[in-house]
Amino acid sequence: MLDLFDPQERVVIGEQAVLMRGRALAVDTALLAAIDAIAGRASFRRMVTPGGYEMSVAMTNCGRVGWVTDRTGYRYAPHDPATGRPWPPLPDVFATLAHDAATEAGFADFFPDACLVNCYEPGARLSLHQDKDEQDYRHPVVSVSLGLPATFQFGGLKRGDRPLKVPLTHGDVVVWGGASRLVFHGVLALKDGDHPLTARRRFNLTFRKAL
Ligand code: MD6
Ligand code: FE
Repeated sequence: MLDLFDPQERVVIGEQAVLMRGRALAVDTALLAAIDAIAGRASFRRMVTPGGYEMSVAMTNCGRVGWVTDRTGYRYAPHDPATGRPWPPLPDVFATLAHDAATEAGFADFFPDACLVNCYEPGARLSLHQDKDEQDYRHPVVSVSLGLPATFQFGGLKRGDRPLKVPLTHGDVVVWGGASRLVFHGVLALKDGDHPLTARRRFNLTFRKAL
């Protein structure tokens, strides 16, 4: 049967960095239900940076280890510091999506052990940073956007490199690694809006092989 719908639009945003528009749409409600379940066991919280600033993005984690920050630094930790309990396990729908998207982007054998779950409310932002707390930079990072749209900044290997502005909307998946693995990136302040599935929020899942 002729199928005119092309849900798999790919946009190359850098060397070995690809945006797969709508790649997560088929499982969006399953992803959001899983986020709800995770947050029920490990609440979203605004963590403090080593510099003493409270982040505007609220975070939680699932997987064998979770990304945390406090006054002593950034690290991956097997337990939620708020409760002392292990992070909730990676749901199958998360693991499958991350693995399959990475494979389609040219990164075989990606089995993430960490998923950072970010919750943005209007005004929340993430300043330019590199993801460099992982042990092996040969593994890519897979990022899934849900809910309100945001502007993603995709820069270069130097903080001063002028970033590309990439709109990320509900269901988008970004995979990057290799030559782009240590690129500076960030998210501009979230604009207010009302999304049918998430109301006034944006969620982002970032999958990594940390250990
Ligand atoms: C976000 N994402 O989109 C934040 N990091 O909310 C990230 O910081 C990120 O999307 C590494 C790779 C992909 C990302
Ligand atoms: Fe990042």
